[in-house]
Amino acid sequence: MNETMMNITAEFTTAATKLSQIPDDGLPQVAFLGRSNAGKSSLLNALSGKKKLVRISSKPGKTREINFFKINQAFYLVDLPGVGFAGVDFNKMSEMENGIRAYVEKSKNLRGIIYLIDSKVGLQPIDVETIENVRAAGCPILPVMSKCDKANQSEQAKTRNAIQKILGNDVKPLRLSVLKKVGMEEIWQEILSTVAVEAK
Ligand SMILES: Nc1nc2c(ncn2[C@@H]2O[C@H](COP(=O)(O)OP(=O)(O)OP(=O)(O)O)[C@@H](O)[C@H]2O)c(=O)[nH]1
Ligand SMILES: [Mg+2]
Repeated sequence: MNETMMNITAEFTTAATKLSQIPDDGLPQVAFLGRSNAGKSSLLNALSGKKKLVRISSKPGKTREINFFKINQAFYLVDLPGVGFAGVDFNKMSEMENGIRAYVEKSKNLRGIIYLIDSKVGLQPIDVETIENVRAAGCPILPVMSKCDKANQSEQAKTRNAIQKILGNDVKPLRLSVLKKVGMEEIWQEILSTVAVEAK
């Protein structure tokens, strides 16, 4: 881990269940999305260097609100509820009307979505549907193959091919293992370049 990552300050600010609660201070936002249990909250903890910043669980459906974490006083990382469990999909979220869609379509400060796909489980129909919705909303998307420590080479190749089939062969999904500390620096660099992009 390099020096820039070691100096991260992360502060939990908001658990939003209504659009009106979403921070509107002009700071850019990058959100983590993916199926429930894909490892979104674990990635946030690992990036922040704080094991207990976000609650994680081996049971899917842990994150129920849209959680905002202010990073280095400069931007937000946003932990979204996982899709495909507990009645959550792009259009529904138990506590928020119109669910994740409302956030993705309405947030002026959202610059990009990091989409986690469990390397071993692979791309599921709900992933395809969610990714298509994010693209239709005009939001840039970076696919990440999470928990790559659990998947062998052929499983990883299968997941990569499925992702490229929908996003194109030029897209190179990043490999991530929070457990083995693979891919964290690359994701951090992607986040930094995404938040540096001018507002849409
Ligand atoms: N082997 C392995 N397990 C991981 C890795 N990252 C996360 N996990 C485990 O996967 C489970 C789910 O992690 P979470 O971070 O809670 O997943 P989430 O995507 O936030 O889940 P929801 O909040 O339900 O959407 C936990 O048991 C984690 O310890 C990884 O890189 N490798
Ligand atoms: Mg979570």
